[in-house]
Amino acid sequence: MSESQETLSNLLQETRRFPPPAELAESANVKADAYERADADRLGFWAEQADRLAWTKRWDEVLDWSNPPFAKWFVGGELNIAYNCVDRHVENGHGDRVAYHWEGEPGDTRTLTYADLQTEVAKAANALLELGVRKGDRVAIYMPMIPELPISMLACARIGATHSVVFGGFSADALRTRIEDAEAKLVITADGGYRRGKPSALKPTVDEAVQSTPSIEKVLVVRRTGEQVEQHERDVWWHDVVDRQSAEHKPEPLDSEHPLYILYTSGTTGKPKGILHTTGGYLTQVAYTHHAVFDLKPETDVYWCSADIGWVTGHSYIVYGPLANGATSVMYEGTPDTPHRGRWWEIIQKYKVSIFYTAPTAIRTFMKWGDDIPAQYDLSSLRVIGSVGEPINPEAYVWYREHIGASRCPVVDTWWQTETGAIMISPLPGVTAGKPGAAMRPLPGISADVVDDQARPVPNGGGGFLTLQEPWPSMLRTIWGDDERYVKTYWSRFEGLYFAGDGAKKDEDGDIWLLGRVDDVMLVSGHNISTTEVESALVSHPKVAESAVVGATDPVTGQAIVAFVIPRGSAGEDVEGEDFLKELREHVARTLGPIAKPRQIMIVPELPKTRSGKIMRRLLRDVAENRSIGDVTTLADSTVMNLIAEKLPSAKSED
Ligand code: 6R9
Repeated sequence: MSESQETLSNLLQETRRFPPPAELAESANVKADAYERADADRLGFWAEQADRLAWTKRWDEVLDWSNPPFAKWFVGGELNIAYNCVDRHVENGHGDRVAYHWEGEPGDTRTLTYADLQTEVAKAANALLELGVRKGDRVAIYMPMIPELPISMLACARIGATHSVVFGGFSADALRTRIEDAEAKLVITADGGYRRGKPSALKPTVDEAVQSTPSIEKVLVVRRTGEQVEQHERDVWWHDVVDRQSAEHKPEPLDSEHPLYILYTSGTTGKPKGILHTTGGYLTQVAYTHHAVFDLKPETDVYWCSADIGWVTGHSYIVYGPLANGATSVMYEGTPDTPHRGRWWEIIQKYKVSIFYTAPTAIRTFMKWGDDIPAQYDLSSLRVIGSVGEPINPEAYVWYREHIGASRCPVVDTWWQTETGAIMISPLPGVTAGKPGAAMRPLPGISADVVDDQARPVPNGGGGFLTLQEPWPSMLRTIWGDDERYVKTYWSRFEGLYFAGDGAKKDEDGDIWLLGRVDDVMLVSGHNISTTEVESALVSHPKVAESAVVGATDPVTGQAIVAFVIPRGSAGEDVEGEDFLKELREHVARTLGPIAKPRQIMIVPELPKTRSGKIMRRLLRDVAENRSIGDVTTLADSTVMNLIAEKLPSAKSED
């Protein structure tokens, strides 16, 4: 059978629509006219957004795109990000406003106002200078979710040092390669943090990592758990060095293109890619998108993004975006099920959170745990709820809307990447009539389209490759130390276009639906079938909470669909039986058509995921094709693959 002309099949039909609540539409920060204004004058639109910030020197040119794909935004302009995120608000009379309501996992709390944050950041900046860190140096940060983490990031930004935050869950080896690649001078860490009800040490991992990293001069350690740590010559305690510093520090004006941070993406093979973000364009787009997509009203809203700061979502939407907008945020250290499965909802009730931003993986976990848990809490303060990290299945979207958003809050499904720095495709909560499962339209000022393999835009109803057509302010500037790899990885698949690696489709209205990574697309009897659509069909069965599908080599169809399914807690006893598997296969065939019927379904207790909750289908392909399982180092929980392997004998094949 020859490969069909279509690039990616469009199988899933969805007719539910959720228009914005009238009150929100009325008072929204951003209304429909923004699209037209941005279309008419894209650079003028972004200049207007840059004016939301305080610049010490105005830019000469909005965009220099004379040497693509190397962009410069707000050329010649100067500003300081820490000043914009902290001091500016204090000067404007908001020093008493809470910046972070911090909640430790054991239940301890800290409240930091903008004035407190100014003091802490200035002291930390002075400490960095005392430790020999200078403008242009790199600082690795390996910390739990405690206030010293954003304080450290802002202190770096204040003096012009470039930070590289490494996920607290990563191994010594992963930390070492990231330190080496960036040639970091200092590591900031903690003795440990709290996870799942007990202290989880970090310092020993740092000790191991820095054994062979000559660039590291000092290790700055926050005491969080009080557990015993080994002392080395290079170690200094945060409370010894930072606490005695002056609370006065003059923020350094920095060039708009000054490197703000490097964040490594966990590529599946080879050297991790150090994604480089710079100053003026980045802050402009994170501030604008946080204002537009979440409709933040800084005087009255309480905003909570449940991500880890080690993920780009935390950088842009726990630290830089919310602080640039003077928001009051919640920051939580621990896991959602400690000490009980209602912890998140308890936090929303306690702080009267009005805007909540989380990931589909969390939403599907809550679906699995059952509706009765969130029902025990008062979530009536919520008004906008968001999702990021993976395609949100329509059923998960509707569950989120009903059980968390009281069928009243708009759900904003936000598509973006470490590389894009900020949200690119998303509904606007006061404008868009949301469709469950769709990221909808590029935001004002952003150009995205779905193209076929010849880079031609697909017609409405068609599927293909998601590309970005024009440079955007918060785009990555390069891969740290490797311009060539930057060009090759992102700009060479389609001439003049940024290719994100994701498959997508445009529906009959031209709205965009993300269909997963193109590397995961399954070629079944000549049809390119997206993992997302089959997973969404499975999750639409009332007894299914979560699923992952992969293509496994098949002698008849080329590839065959193999599905891994986690049943809902309420599904009952019969989920292991042959009848249930048959019912699920029929359900998929009815929803999407017979072509999408899985050859095989395995019931599993967990799925392999990264720390940011993305399903690692590569490992499931190994299982489906009976290979030994590949590299598991970036898994959040490396024991998950054992749980799945134990289930293998019960794997059921074609009936
Ligand atoms: C922010 C972030 C990027 C990849 C991206 C895509 C997936 C993120 C999504 C989504 C569908 C969404 N992704 N948001 N897919 N709908 N709303 O996740 O960055 O960790 O670099 O991952 O995540 O596949 O290409 P990052």
